[in-house]
Amino acid sequence: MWTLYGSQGSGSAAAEMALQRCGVPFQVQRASTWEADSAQDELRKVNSLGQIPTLTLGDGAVMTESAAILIQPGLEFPAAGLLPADPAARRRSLRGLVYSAANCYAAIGIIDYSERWTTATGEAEREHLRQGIHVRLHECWSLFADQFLSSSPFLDGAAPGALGMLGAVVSRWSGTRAYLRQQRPALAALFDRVEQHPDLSPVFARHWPAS
Ligand SMILES: N[C@@H](CCC(=O)N[C@@H](CS)C(=O)NCC(=O)O)C(=O)O
Repeated sequence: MWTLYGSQGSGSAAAEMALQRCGVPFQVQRASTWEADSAQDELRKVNSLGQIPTLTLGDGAVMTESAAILIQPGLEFPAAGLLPADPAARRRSLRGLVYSAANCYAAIGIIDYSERWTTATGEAEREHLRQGIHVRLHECWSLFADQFLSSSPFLDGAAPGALGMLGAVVSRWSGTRAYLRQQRPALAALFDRVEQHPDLSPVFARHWPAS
C-alpha cells in the first residue's frame, strides 16, 4: 500500500488525482508543517523538509517533489495517460511539470514562508520580498501560458494529464487564477475545464469545498 502524505487544499491534491488515475491502492496520511495535530513526525522521517506531497511506496521507497511524484507513476503506468505517448508531446509535458514546480510552486513557498528567504527581520522588508515574488510568480504563469498552451484541450491530451493536474492545483494560490483571467484567459479557462473534468472534480471539491 502506498502512503501519500498530504493535507486539504495543498499540492497533495495533484498527487491524489494522479494516483487515482493509475488505479494504485493508496492511503492518505494527513500531515503538514502547519497542522500540529497531524502526522508531522512520521512525515519528517521520510522527508526532512517536512513538505507535502510526499509519497512512500510499498517497498519503502520515498518520492518527494510534486513533479517527480506525478512523473513516476506516469512512467510506471503509461496506459493511465498521465504523460503523452507521443515523444514530442511528452517532452513538452515534462518541461511543463518541472517548470511549474521550479518556478511557480517554489515561489509560493517563498511567499508563504518569507522569513526563510531573507535575513530582514522587519515586517516591511519581508512584505517587499513577498510583493516582488508575487509579481514574478504571475509573470511566470504568463510565460507558462505562452509556452505550453497548445491546441490540446487539457495541455497534455484529450483528458487532463499530469501537467493539467499540477497546473490547475498550483494556479489556485496567490491570486493566480484571477490574474490569468485578465492576462491569459485561455489558460484560466483550461484550468477551469481541468477542475470540471468528471474524474477530477470530486478531488477538487474535497480540497476546495467553498469554491
Ligand atoms: N518543491 C516541493 C514544494 C512542496 C511544498 O512547498 N509544499 C507545501 C504545501 S503545498 C508545504 O508542505 N509547505 C510546508 C513547509 O514548507 O513548511 C514540491 O514541488 O513538491
